[in-house]
Amino acid sequence: MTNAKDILVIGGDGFCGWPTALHLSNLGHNVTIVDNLSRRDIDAQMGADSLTPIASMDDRIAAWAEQTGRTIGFENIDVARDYDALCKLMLATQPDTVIHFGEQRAAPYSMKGASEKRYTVDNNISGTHNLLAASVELGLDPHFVHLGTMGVYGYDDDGLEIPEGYLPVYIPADDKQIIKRDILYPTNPGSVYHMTKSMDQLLFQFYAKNDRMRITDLHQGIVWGTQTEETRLDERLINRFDYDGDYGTVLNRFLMQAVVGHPLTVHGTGGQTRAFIHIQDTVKCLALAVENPPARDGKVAILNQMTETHTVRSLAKLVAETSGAQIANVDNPRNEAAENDLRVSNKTFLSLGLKPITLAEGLMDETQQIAAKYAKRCIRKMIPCVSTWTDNQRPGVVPAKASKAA
Ligand code: NAD
Ligand code: USQ
Repeated sequence: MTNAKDILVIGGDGFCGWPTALHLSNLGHNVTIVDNLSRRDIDAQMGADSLTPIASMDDRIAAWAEQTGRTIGFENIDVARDYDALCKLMLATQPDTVIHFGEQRAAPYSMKGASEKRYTVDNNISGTHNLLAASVELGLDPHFVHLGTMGVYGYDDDGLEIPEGYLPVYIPADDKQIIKRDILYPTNPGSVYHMTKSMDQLLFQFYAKNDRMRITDLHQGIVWGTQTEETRLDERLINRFDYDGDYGTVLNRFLMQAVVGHPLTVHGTGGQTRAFIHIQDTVKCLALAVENPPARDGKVAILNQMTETHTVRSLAKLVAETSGAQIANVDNPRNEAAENDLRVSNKTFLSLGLKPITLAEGLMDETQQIAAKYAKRCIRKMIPCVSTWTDNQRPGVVPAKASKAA
């Protein structure tokens, strides 16, 4: 490959990071994964596990070398806490691109209690800032690609197509002239996790302006599916499949619930509209982002990384129709709008050549086949969503203020 880049994939042991590392390696880039394996530790603490049996990092990398002859490096570093080790690695690798997947990414986990809220904020904000600060301090000039989320925009149905990161505003100045400004689309996060992604945006705005860093922030929708062209090559390369109440995301949960004979857990009416993308398209978008760094113009490039929108109830209906599963409308543990509309612009990736994979294209079957193959690994008690958004929703808990007043 003529344009091979040296790429650090932070969080490269995770659901999106692992298949991305393989895809970029397959394209001929020199990939080093950085991960502190905290996601595996959280599973162990919760008593949960990926539905698919994910191999150790050593076995994953060995299997990849066996299948393709390509080498992927691995460093076990906590980017939020081990700044010196991070700097040493960055100096040694001099990356052209740093892709940052390495954050605590579950909204329900981030809302479990003070300890999880604090961990999510400390981990996500410090990790992001350490990577930016190290790039500047070491005089490196990587293109920084961050995985953000559609959730920073919120789901309040603003009555417009959500633009790619910036909102044009027209302000009457003191002299009555109308000034136009492109401001960051006002954030409206729905969980502590989503709040950290909103805060990340300000770090990027500052480093792009002050240090002229080239930063791409990918506002990604909910990722579904499991396998990609590369992870299918060998069972030891299989991707993780989260289904538990904290880390499992809605469509993958419904697909596996249907397989294990669990009613589909629709929160409330299921009128929540969300943006989705298949994992195969995630890795393609990352390759496109790597190939197309933004200009060094002081402005963060923000791209909406999603391919279609659906309501939760329409997904449940689709899965129920094809599988015969029952639908259960359960109390919504979250504090979110019961019904919302959502229209999103994804014009940049389409213009770069992305051909979206949609639900209609049969990959739901593949995901269900994977779920069926490993259904015996399902820990049924981990399926319900037990993390609630507000204290007074927690069964048996009297809010502190109320008990003081009583
Ligand atoms: P994941 O939890 O499977 O992977 C994250 C990885 O980062 C894990 O392997 C974890 O061990 C690692 N990590 C976390 N903190 C770290 C630290 N301090 N130092 C080093 N490694 C650390 O999550 P994912 O689903 O692969 O998501 C990756 C990114 O994409 C996240 O930032 C997430 O917010 C974003 N995203 C994910 C989805 C989705 O549906 N999965 C959707 C939109 C955006
Ligand atoms: N939901 C159900 N039933 C379930 C699980 C979820 O009805 O069993 C509902 C939720 O209440 C919510 C919607 O489905 O309305 C989506 O929930 P989710 O868990 O699939 O997704 P979310 O919490 O938004 O988070 C996921 C990823 C996160 C990423 C985000 C992208 O975990 O990392 O940032 O998707 S987005 O939603 O576009 O912000």
